[in-house]
Amino acid sequence: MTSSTNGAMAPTETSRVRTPKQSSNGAGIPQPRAQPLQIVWRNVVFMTLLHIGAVYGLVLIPHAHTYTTVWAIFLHYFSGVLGITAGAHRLWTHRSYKARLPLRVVMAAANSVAFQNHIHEWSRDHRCHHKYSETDADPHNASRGFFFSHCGWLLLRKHPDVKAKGKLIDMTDLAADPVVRFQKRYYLASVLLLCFALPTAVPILAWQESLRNAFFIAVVSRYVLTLNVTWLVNSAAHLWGNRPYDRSIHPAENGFVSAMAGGEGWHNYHHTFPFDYATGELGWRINMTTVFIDAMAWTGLAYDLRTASPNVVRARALRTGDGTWKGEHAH
Ligand code: ST9
Ligand code: ZN
Ligand code: ZN
Repeated sequence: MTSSTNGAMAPTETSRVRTPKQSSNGAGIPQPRAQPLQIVWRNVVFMTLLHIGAVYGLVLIPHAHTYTTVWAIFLHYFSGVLGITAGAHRLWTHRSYKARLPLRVVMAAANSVAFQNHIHEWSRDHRCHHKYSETDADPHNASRGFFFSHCGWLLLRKHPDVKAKGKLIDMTDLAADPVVRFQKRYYLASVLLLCFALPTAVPILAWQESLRNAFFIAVVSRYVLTLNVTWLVNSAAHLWGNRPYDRSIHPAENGFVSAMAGGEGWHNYHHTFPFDYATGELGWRINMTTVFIDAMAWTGLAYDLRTASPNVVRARALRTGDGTWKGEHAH
């Protein structure tokens, strides 16, 4: 990595943006290109310490109460599935279904447990990612390589195109949601309470766990696990897998990422039909988030679930897919 004092790019450099179709390495992925980087050392130090702490947390697991690990796994799924995949992603970014107030409140709290930026910022970046995929206006542009799209983008100032083109994205729906506004306003306090304090306090108070075990296992290791699983969707699922629905884009069908990320690895489908609440054709198979949304729909807390019709999916796969679409066998 090279560092510069100013992350802004000259107009000629900005105009060297490559589109996915200009790729040339045979896998359909453009090669990384040189560009000035402005490293945010505060984030580098924080992320490094966090990952070292996460390894330490793993080492502590055999010496800790089993419930502490169970609690960490619960928090991982609670924050990942309710806060990120069902909440920030499928509801708030893509509006693929509607949710009643009590469900939105719980999902916003779960989002603070996940500590991945508040819902408004997360959704703005993710709308940018879909609209400008694999260009400089995509915050985690996968054409800049695995590391950049995985977590490198959080260690650098954003490309000026992200900020300029991101301003063109309509965010009025989120600005109008009182739950999103409340979470944004009290984000720091909510993270301190829900991501750090409560996850540490519960094992200490409920089963007399030590402060060290509770903090490193239920906070640090759990947080780093959820982060890396989330980041795999931006990195691995943009690089590796089949492209049955649209062969011209990078996002791919990646079963491993889906298994890890609550169903979010069916990424070629998702980028082709982003309005579909299920983000894939397999129903409940390897898609925990779809199970959750369907359960919420059954209670009436979620409604107006949007899907792509099988005929539309079939026609699209036959027209633009890479030939790996399994048709009816996919179900
Ligand atoms: C994290 C996010 O990890 C992960 C997102 C992943 C998404 C994956 C999606 C896939 C599905 C989900 C799968 C989940 C699976 C889980 C399941 C488990 C079972 N548009 O950002 P700033 C403007 S976060 C428009 O500071 P810098 C705007 O005016 C991890 N405008 O830019 C903004 O001001 P404001 C923890 C934009 O200085 C201003 O620029 N968090 C846009 O370049 C400044 O913005 C961290 O590590 C836009 N898109 O800094 C924090 N963006 O916001 C990391 C910006 O007031 N972040 N503007 O309106 C940072 O420190 C900084 O953002 C930075 C860039 C250093 C990266
Ligand atoms: Zn999406
Ligand atoms: Zn994507």
